[in-house]
Amino acid sequence: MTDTIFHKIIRREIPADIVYEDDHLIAFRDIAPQAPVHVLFVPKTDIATLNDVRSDHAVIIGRLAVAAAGYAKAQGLAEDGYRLVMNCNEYGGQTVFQLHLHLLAGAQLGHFGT
Ligand code: IU
Repeated sequence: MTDTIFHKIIRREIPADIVYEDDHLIAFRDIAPQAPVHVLFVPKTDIATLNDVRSDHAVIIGRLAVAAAGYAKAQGLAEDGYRLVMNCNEYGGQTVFQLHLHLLAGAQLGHFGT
């Protein structure tokens, strides 16, 4: 079983600025924001990285996207647009090994990939 800082946030063992929660996932503001709006959407099911995603996790991954898009809409971010990102392992820049979806918004984001 993985036990990361995000699991501790889910269990309320450490504080976070939680903006959304339901039975399946939690969303909170990133502690080191890379954009004016930077929220992390984290499933409550243990999944360390995208490498661990199985076909029966499809609904879980879908819920992250639905929640992030819904949050963006509710916050008035949808029309200007935003970015959703999942990092995987070292080359992807993953530092916390519980799957999470970054929502970045509130400014023109640069192109990336190098
Ligand atoms: P990454 O994709 O694994 O690199 O994203 C992890 C994110 O978690 C990163 O943006 C951190 O700033 C963020 N974070 C956080 O919000 N709260 C924490 O206590 C820790 C990391 I540690």
